[in-house]
Amino acid sequence: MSTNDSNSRRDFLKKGALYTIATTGIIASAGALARASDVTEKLSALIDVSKFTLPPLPYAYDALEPHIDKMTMEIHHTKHHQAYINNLNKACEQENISGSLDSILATISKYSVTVRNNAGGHWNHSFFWKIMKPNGGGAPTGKLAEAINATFTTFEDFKLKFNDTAMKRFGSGWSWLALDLNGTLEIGSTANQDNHLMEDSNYRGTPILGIDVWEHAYYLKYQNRRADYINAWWNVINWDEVAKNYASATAPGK
Ligand code: MN3
Repeated sequence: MSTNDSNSRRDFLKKGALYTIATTGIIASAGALARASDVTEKLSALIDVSKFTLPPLPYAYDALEPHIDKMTMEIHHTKHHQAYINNLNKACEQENISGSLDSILATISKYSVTVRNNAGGHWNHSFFWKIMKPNGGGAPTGKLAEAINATFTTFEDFKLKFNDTAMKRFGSGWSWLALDLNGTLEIGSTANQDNHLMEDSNYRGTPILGIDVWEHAYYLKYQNRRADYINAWWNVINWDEVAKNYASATAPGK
């Protein structure tokens, strides 16, 4: 090996070592930064109690097949519901709003339309996931069944009226069975992401059962056939959960 060769080899090794040190340093710094931002995020989540998060779906995305398909459930939960939460968190920060979701809905006229739509969206979807389950459907029993029969004559009559209301909702919105402020069961429909808990709602009361009739809830499987989606939806109702909603709405002191 000549001196020149040996020099250039030393140069090469030196440059290589410097390059390794430099890149390792950069990677290590990037790692430290990533860890720091992770810690900051976790800390701010702990400190900021007004931050809303996506509740996990109580069943798998494909659990409601064939009535509601996996892709619709996955997009509906991880994209649509998550977007309401993200927008709500941002709006709460901008408008300096703290407090529970229920307290925001109860004083909704104080806030922007953005808060209204996204707070409603978060509440409605959190409610909606729970009143469905795999192998659901059938008919209600117990006190809820008695109340439905007393108000609407039969369960079949109730379903017809509920379906009709859901079909007549123009554009995007929800249809509901709710307990009104007089303690009577009532079928009603709200536009956009409104619900009965909003202080200025036409249907003040407590939701017992509700269906999302936004196209995003059914378009992938049913396209424009809202009636087919509504009919299929009755097969996934979690009547135990609906009965619980009724029991807590009619509980003494309510
Ligand atoms: Mn929806």
